[in-house]
Amino acid sequence: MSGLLEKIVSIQNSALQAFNQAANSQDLEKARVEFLGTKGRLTELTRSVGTLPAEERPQAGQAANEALKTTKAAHQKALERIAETKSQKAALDVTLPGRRRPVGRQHLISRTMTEICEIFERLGFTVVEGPEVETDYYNFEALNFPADHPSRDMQETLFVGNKLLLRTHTSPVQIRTMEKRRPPVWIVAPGKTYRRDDDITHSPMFHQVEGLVVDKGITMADLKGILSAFATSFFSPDTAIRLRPSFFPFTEPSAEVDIACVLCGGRGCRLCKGSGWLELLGSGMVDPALYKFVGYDPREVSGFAFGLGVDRAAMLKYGLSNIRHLYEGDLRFLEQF
Ligand code: FA5
Repeated sequence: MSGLLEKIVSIQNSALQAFNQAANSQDLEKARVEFLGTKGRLTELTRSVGTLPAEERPQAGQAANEALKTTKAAHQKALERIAETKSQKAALDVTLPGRRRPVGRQHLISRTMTEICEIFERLGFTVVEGPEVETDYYNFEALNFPADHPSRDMQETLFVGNKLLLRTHTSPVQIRTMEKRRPPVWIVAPGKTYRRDDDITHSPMFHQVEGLVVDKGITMADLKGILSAFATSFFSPDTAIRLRPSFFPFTEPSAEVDIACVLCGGRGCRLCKGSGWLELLGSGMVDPALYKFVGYDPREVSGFAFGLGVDRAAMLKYGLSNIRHLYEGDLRFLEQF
């Protein structure tokens, strides 16, 4: 009996030694099969306990089970040690190629906005900014929208408090600029704008670039000349524009500006619905009523203003079919630009 117990201890010790010394998974597996496999030394010894006389079985059985438990635990530990060495080795493998970090880029809207502003800067404009949360006064009243006038309905307004709203256009920057500066004024004001709109060409948050010129002797010819110079620079050198009568409370006369269809060049196609023209922006001569709000003398100066949809401009330039592509953050779309 004591011979068997000694044998158990000795096999267990040999197993522990073999597991500790195993330098790799193959060595360890060999050792496992030798001691713990179905025909392993410790397995057979444990099995042989059944052949002992009944009075010796409990003690021998307990010793064999403990040896099995200790040996299996040592095997598990050796497995973990080898796995860890493997991963450390992998971490130190200087021959592996490096992992490339994805390189970001400006969003198409930011790029378009910058491009638009740069064109106007080359034409003599400076860039100014205004707040996105506006007062009723700057967004409507000082732009000649009387309270309760139906012209306010055109701008699906998102209010954030009493007389406080998310600006529906960048035109409030016209008033803020004229309050601070004396003519001559040549500014563009890029920024975010908000309306309760949502379809394939309208987004609740979108972008505009406002333009304002107030100077001596400014006429509608200047408006058309500047916008034509912009269109040929932004789209292509032969892009034609046309002015179509319209209405804005803060310009008189007012005009929608269209560009010749970017797809068919004006012959008429599905994109321009056969008309040959695509709507680009709203514009007009500054209504002298505005000068009263900012203390300019309409007998001395005149001016024009325009409001350009940046998202619309990007859609036209790059042939985008749905404005939502710009805001879904899908890299497969964004990486094309
Ligand atoms: C205005 O917002 C005027 N403030 C423009 C203006 C400025 C006129 C100065 C005269 C003088 P309108 O509502 O048409 O006008 O909008 C101008 C442009 O913004 C549109 O041509 C369109 O390109 C774009 N736009 C309007 N609503 C949305 C929207 N929900 N999503 C994307 N673009 C929009």
